[in-house]
Amino acid sequence: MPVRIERLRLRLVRLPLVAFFETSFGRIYDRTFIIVQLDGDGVEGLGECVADVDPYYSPETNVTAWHIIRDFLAPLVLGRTFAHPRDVYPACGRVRGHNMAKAAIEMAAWDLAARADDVPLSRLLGGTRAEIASGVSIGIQDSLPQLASKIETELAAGYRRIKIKIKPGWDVSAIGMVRSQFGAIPLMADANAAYSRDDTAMLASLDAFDLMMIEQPLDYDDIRDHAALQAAIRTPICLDESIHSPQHAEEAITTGACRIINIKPGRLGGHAQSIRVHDICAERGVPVWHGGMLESGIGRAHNIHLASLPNFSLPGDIAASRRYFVPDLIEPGIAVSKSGTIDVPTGAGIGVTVDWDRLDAATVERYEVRA
Ligand code: OSB
Ligand code: MG
Repeated sequence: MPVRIERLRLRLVRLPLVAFFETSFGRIYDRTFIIVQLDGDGVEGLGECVADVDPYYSPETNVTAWHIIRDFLAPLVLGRTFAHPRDVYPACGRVRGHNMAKAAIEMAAWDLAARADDVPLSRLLGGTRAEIASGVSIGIQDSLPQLASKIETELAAGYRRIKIKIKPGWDVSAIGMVRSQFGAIPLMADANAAYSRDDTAMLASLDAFDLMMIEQPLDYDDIRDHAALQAAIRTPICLDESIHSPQHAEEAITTGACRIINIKPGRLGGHAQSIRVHDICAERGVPVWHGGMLESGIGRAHNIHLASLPNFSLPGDIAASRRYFVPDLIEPGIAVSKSGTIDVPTGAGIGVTVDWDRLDAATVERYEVRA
């Protein structure tokens, strides 16, 4: 259980996406992210920083994360022995914000601890299921027929729910098309903060489509306006961008700003903070699901272990490797069964096998520091 951190290595990695991904803040064709390797006591732990090249989803970028990890977080953790990986996040408390940078280190420490104990990460985290239910997040497309064809493919693959990205001009038309062509499938929409309180009437009109939920309709840092909106619409609001801490989760639930929460460890500062949010939601009867940040197999494996906790009762955005990267950085990649489930890996730590040649080929920059 104790985690000793003797060496920290960073890699900046770039991988092309299998298909473009478009949200209300833009279209991307590849992912650039940081892989963190921590060494101690003869074992190694891996983490993935989900910050992107631009500060559009969150204020962090991979350049800020690299700087914060190298110049501020590495000195706080190197040469130290933590009694438990949950102690890593508080040890980084002098640094304000920068949850994605902190999470990458903290999650690598959990992997390290689980490997040192020779147990799957899910056991250390408190996971209770052997498989998780998988859903997909489908970006904004060039046309409605293109969206219909993507949905057809994903339903045929077995995914348990469909999430489509929406923005002004691609909302009622897209959701209406899906309902008329695919009927009562489990469907939700993610706005990535593309609307304002002025759009209340339009958002209320979406009630007619019986969505499972609408994700983050309003501003990325706003809870109060979501509470006012939730009072005016029947569709449950799920918050993503607005929830950066357990305190935000408490506030959002107490004020009625949401009825569901999307947990992403990168946004929350790692596994320990995610477990806190998970537990608060469980106590308050609020279901959670695990979000995605277009991770490689390394980050995706972490997500699968976390999503094995009991209150992850709705299908999340953790899907098969082949939807994102071919080949992935792990071999074999993450696979989804015909019934839309993913097995929680049973090997030590994150329990997946990194293809180091592929990782080397995708690495564009490196950094290393010892205690
Ligand atoms: O809002 O959930 C989001 C991807 C990047 C940034 C934000 C989001 C997303 C997704 C994709 O919806 C989820 C995935 O398939 O990994
Ligand atoms: Mg989202």
